[in-house]
Amino acid sequence: MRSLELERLPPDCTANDIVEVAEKDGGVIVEGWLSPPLLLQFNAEIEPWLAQHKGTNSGSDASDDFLGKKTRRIQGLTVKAPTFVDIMIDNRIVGFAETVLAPVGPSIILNNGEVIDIRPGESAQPMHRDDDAWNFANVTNPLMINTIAALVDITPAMGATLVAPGSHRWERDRVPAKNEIVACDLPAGSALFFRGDTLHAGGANKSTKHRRALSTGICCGWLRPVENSYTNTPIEVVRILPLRAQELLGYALYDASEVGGGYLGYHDMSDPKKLLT
Ligand SMILES: O=C(O)CCC(=O)C(=O)O
Repeated sequence: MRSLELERLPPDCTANDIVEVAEKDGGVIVEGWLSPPLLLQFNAEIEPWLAQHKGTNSGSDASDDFLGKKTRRIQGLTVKAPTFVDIMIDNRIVGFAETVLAPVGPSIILNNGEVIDIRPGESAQPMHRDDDAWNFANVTNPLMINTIAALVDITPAMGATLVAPGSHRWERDRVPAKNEIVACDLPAGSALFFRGDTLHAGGANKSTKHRRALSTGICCGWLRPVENSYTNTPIEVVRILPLRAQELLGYALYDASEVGGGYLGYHDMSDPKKLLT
């Protein structure tokens, strides 16, 4: 019988290593993905935003239930926590996304950069697949990849991410039994990398500590992302970012003409990149 523990890769692993294990198990843990100085800086940047957070209020009760009424989430990280830019363009996350999503399109875009601070007393989310955000898309390949990086040491009691290893290969309606789900305990800086077709959920926080993590997701370039990066990131900020970050935030014309598709994301019938020069 296969072990239910997700495989753990060392800090110097490559995007190909991640792709290979995720192909087999649906997800994989990368130890020490975020270095201690980067982690320190990112945590300092988000602290004031968490302190002034007013609670979950997305405008929909069902959405608030899913996001977690005792959970604080922060988007717009490029502006609020500029260290996020280095995380978003890290070779491993981009390489993982490009390889997994290559069969469904020629380019990728940021789906979300989201701090998820699960507070004590929060209940577990339902197990879900991130790909189901686009349930009308009738494709079998994953449409996105996601990462959950630990910003503090995360234990199962604090609401560690729950994953059903191998569920990317299951029939869509199969419900995982309790013994098919693992809680990913993660030391600060380590991260869970997983495909959009893998069942997972934020866990219940039964501890007295905050479960603080960063979700960075990337989807294929023709989708409407979960986070609206255009409204969350003023163009003056985008102008001074590295090219890769600008592209991930949507400042590139989507061009699938070589594979029989079309063009998406024009600005005034031109490449939005031109706005940045
Ligand atoms: O916070 C987590 O561990 C997972 C969150 C998640 O899956 C979601 O919000 O869709």
